[in-house]
Amino acid sequence: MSITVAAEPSPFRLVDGKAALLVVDMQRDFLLPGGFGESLGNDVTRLGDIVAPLVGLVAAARAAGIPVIHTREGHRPDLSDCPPAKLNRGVPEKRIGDVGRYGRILIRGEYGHDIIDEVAPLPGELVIDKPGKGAFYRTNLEGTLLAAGITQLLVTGVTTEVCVHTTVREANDRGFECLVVSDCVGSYFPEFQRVGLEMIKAQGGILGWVSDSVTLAAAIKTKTLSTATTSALSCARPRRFQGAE
Ligand code: C5J
Repeated sequence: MSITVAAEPSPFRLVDGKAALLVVDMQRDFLLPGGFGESLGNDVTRLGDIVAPLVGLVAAARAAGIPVIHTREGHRPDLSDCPPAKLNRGVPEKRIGDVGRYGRILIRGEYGHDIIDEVAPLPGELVIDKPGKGAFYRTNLEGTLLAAGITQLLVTGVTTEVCVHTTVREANDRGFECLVVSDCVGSYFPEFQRVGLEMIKAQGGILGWVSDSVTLAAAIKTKTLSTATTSALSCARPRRFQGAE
């Protein structure tokens, strides 16, 4: 069974049991006022705009039995998984590992590293901890998806042009079909948001498809999807993938 979702550049065929909702890096460090994102000079309200539609889409996915997978960008407390090329960029007094308003910036276990309350993972939902921008780099995501039979990703989160784009590109190269949800991905920069979405769907969908949360949620509500993949991707407590090495 499949559902046709209105999308650009062409309708997206969402296949029962093959799709997961991927929520990329909805972390306090990126979204909250006074956090890491804002300390870099960014207007975090732009990211806040996606929270309400994302809450609705996450609820619709859960109700339809579509597994929800969360990612978090961050590093070990000793920074051994953070290359100097990444560490030495940004504002000198607010770098990864420095103490910020919400704890050590982008360090696993810190308050700021965790996901905002509004879209917090439910027990049993996967949380992928990633040291890079892409969700596939040095994580178990690919193997986990393959083992569960997932071939389609409904992609949401922040930021559109960085971690969302990197993840979509990684997924596309690995053969996953990506539907990016336009009002559930956010950028600090309006121009990057616009162009980032254009780049996904250009050239006949060179990286994937673009739709919006109202269209997608309405489509998935029309069917009761199989819970097979939910079961395959669920466990009693959240599983946290800390990277492959
Ligand atoms: C960034 C992200 N922008 N999640 N991370 O550094 O997009």
